[in-house]
Amino acid sequence: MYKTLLLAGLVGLASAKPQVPPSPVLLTTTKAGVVPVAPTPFPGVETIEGALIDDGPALPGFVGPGGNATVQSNLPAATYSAVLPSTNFDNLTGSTITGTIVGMAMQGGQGVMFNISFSGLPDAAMYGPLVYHIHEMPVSGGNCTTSLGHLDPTNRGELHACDTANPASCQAGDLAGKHGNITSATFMATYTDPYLSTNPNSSYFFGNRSIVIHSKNATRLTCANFAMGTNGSNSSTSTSASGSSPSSTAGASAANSLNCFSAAAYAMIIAVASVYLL
Ligand SMILES: [Cu+2]
Repeated sequence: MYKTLLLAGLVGLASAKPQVPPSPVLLTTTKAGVVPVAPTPFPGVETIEGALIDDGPALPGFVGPGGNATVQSNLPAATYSAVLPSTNFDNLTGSTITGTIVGMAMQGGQGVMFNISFSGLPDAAMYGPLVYHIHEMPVSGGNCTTSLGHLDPTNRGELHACDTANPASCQAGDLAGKHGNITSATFMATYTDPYLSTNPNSSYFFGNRSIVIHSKNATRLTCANFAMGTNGSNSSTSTSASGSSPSSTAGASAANSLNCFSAAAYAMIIAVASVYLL
C-alpha cells in the first residue's frame, strides 16, 4: 500500500520537469504575410518566420486585389487588449519587451482607438526599426509563428510598403506601416485606426487575433493574444510567448510546469498523509 502511494508520488514528480519550448512552425507561403526566406542583415534570424513587408519605397496607387480597406463604422462598444508575456519568444536581441496594446470602440463609433505602451525594446540602430502588426491567427502554445501572417482582408500582400498617404491601401493589420514604426526603447502611441473593427462578424475584427513585434528582418520577438477587457490575455496558457531556446522558459511552459509541479506535490501530500492516516 505504502509502496503504491509512494510510486504515485514519484510519478507525479517525474512529470514536473520543465517543458521544452515549442519550435517555430514552418509557415505556408499561401498565407498572407508570409515570405519563405527573409534577408539577414544581422545574424540570428529565423528565416522561416516570414511576415515581412517591403520597407519601401511605397508604390503610390498600389492596392491589393481586394481593393482599399473599408472604414469600419457603427461598431459595438468593446475593449480588447493584449499583454506581452514576461519572457519573449525569441531572445535574439537580449532585450525583453513588455507592455500592452489596448483597442477600444465606442458604441456606434467608427474605427478603433489604440493605446500602446511597450518598453524594453532593443537598440533600433541594430535591430530596428521594429515593426508590429495584428496577425491573422491567435498565438497557440506560446509560439509566435502560429499567428501566421498579417490580418489582411483585402489580400494586399507584402510586395510594397504601406503608403501612408493612402492607409486604406495598406494591410489592415499593418499598424506599424499605417501609424509608424518603433524607434525607441520605450514606445507609447495613441491613435484611431478606421480600418479595424470590434464587430466579430467583420473580416476586420481584431479581438480574437494577436499582436506580434518583429525585428527589422522579420524575426518574431514577442507576441500576445487579444482578449476582451483591459487585462489582456496573458494569463491564458495559449497566449504567452515562449523562448526559442531551452534556457528561455516560456510563460506557457512555466504555467504548465507549475501545473505539473502542483499535481506532483498534491500526489506527494496525499501519499504522505495516507501513510500517517492508515
Ligand atoms: Cu507581423
